[in-house]
Amino acid sequence: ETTYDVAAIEARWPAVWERLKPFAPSDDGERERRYVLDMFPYPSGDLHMGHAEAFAMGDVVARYYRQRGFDVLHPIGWDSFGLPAENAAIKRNAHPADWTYANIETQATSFRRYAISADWSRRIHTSDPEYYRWTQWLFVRFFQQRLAYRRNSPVNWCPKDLTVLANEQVVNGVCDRCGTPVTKKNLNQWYFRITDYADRLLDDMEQLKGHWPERVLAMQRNWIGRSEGAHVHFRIEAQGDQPENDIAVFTTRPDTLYGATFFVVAADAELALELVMPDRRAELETYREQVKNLSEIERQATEREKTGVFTGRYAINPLTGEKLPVWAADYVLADYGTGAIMAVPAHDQRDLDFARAFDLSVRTVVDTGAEDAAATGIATTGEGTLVNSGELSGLDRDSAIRRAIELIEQQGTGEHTVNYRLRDWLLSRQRFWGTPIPIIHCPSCGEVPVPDDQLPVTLPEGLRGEALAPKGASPLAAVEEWVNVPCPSCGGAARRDTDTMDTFVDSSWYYLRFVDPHLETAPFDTDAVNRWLPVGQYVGGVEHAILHLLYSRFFTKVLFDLGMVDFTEPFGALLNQGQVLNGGKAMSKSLGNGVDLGEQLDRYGVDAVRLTMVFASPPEDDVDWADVSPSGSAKFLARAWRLGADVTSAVGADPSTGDRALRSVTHRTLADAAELLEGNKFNVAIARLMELVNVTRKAIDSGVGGADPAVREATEAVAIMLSLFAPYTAEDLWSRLGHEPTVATAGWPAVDPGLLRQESVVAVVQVQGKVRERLTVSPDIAEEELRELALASEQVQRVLDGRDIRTVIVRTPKLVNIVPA
Ligand code: ANZ
Ligand code: ZN
Repeated sequence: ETTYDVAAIEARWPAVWERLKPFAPSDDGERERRYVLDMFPYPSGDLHMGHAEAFAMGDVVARYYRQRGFDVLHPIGWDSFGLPAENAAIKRNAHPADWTYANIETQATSFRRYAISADWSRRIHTSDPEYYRWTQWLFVRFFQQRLAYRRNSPVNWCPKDLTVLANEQVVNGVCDRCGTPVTKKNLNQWYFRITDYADRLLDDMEQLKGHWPERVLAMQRNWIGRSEGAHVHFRIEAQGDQPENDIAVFTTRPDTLYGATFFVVAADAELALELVMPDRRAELETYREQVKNLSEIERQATEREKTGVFTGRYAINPLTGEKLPVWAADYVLADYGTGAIMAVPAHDQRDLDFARAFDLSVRTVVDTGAEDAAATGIATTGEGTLVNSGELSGLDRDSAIRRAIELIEQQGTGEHTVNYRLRDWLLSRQRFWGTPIPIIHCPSCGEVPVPDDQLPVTLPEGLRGEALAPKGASPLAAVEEWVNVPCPSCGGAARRDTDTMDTFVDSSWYYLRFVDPHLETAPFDTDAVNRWLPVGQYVGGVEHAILHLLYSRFFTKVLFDLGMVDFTEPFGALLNQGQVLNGGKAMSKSLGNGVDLGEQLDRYGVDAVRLTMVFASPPEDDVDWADVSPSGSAKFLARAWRLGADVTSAVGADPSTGDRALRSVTHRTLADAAELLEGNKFNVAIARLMELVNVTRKAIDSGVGGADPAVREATEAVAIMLSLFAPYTAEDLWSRLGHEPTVATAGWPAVDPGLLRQESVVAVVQVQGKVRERLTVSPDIAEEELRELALASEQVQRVLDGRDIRTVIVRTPKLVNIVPA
């Protein structure tokens, strides 16, 4: 057979792989272990081009380490709770499970066709009771550690999805699912105390440097937002019937205390209402209504006109004794720092804008050499020397910060402190399709966790369609027979918590479950997990740079503290693959530039699509599907596959007697490809493989011939390297070479260092600047000989088509440039 028949090849191997199960790790300790993980998919319809790219990358890594003799864990599963399923169910009067599990089957079929080398026996779905039982069990552990707690507070509320959102799910002020501007609402909600781990989440990033993309580390650092400064307490003078108050501010610039000219509390904080004088209360209330309807974007926008209300009260500067007017304004956020600030307009632009809007005074206390803020409208924020600042005058910024903190600490009016942007993780959702929170509320005992032997708390049966529509309260609350239960502690009448968990809880520990997914006695086996983790290579999109990764890191640290794992970071290395674009733009329905993965697979074959995804660019870069050539990939695969027909030496033929030039190319390619693959330079490794195919073809067609054992050696190396990118073609080629399946575990051929010395190089021959020929030549070829070889080439003769030659430029040993007259 000499035609490369994609359909026939794709039909031949799945059953064989199914039978041999070559992708299950043995975990017998005989080989080094390697855990290669792709971020598990959400089952929204069939796989798309983005999945095809990400999973191709992960699969290359898994298949590479398998060939290198590692015991590779490469599992697959689904993050199968979540809103899209619920919204689909409401629309179709169905149950979310119907949509979810149907989509999972569709995706599973596509994954198998796509030849992902996963161990299918480890498949998990987070919406299975056997999985979420353990999500609940973990929640109970967090609860017992006081790391899960409930409090009433203003939360981000999506008025369309009628559910709360974590800060992380509010992107530029809108719901990251539906794009509706987010508002605030007071609710009793569950939180994880991730803020207790802020410092460790920051410090442990040291372990990840060089192994995670720097930009992801920066995003995490930013999100945690550690800032060092001081709490300074201001006395608010008693006035009228209003008693004296003590209010702390958070400042990173205690050195500027002498420059504070007014004081601001967040208008939406309760504090503002407490402080305001009765005659100004109505004005403040009107203002608070306006603020409530503003999105976070509008509030934070720097170019927006500053607004606020004077409370009628005065704060006393603890260092100077000066009286500062107290304002309520929306540019101060209620949930950062203490929700109150001392305003230093000369050195803070937001304060300066406010001072100018309300005609408040501006006093320079740091001489930076720049013109005064009062004159220019531009706050001076640089380094400088303290002025107008009592005993701080003359000091530089850092000394003044230290001295100011000493002074307030001596006075007992403040202290050094560290503040974080990171908030506790709001995890309760008023929706159905999620893990029920395993807590029972008892009028006498309070919050009682469901005992372990009563887990899982399964979702109530019978809710579907309209019954799931968002109402602001969880749909679970309507199922009385589910809600009403005896208290596990006192036996009295009690009620189940009716919220479900944010699906990010489910995905914060799934990588642990994969190690022993059917374990019935624990979420995971500690010893097994310690053997396999941290994950050696995690692959996924940069859209998870903050949420999922931060939460997973937090979970791992908590489990470490509980003695359940012996590592503190779950993902040792991270690869963010780029996006697949079409025509330079992300694929989208509205642009009509979507590309259907199934159609591409039908048209070009699985291997060609996989190869194209990986060959198109470095893995971190975007792939523009309009610029790539899956048909070119298919042609290359056919060429590689056809080598098999020309190898006539026997299986096991001793290559040492074979053509040395070819052997040297083979061994160099193997050595270089290994290094490239370990550095995630997959596309370059493919380019080298393509060269090897060309060189081998030349060897067959020129003097060396298909009977030379070096040709077999080269072709076997091609099959093994190809198995990473194009598993069907590689398997077929391997069998044509007379081997039993499967090439997936054939093993990376040992490289002979003696052959790495360059015995040959590829000389490129150009005619009028266009590459027309590649010649394999000795590195010390003479100029004259290379010129003759180039001119004798059939390709070159054809292009020249009898024309005279003006010049031939020869740069030995790599280039010949022929310029016709
Ligand atoms: C006085 C001051 C003078 C400040 C100065 C800055 C410059 P980061 O670095 O982001 O932590 N701030 C504190 N709490 C705030 C809140 N709830 N809403 C809005 N702004 C708040 O910023 C800390 C600085 O942001 C603090 O230091 C405070 O202003 C302001 F020349 O205090 B600063
Ligand atoms: Zn009770």
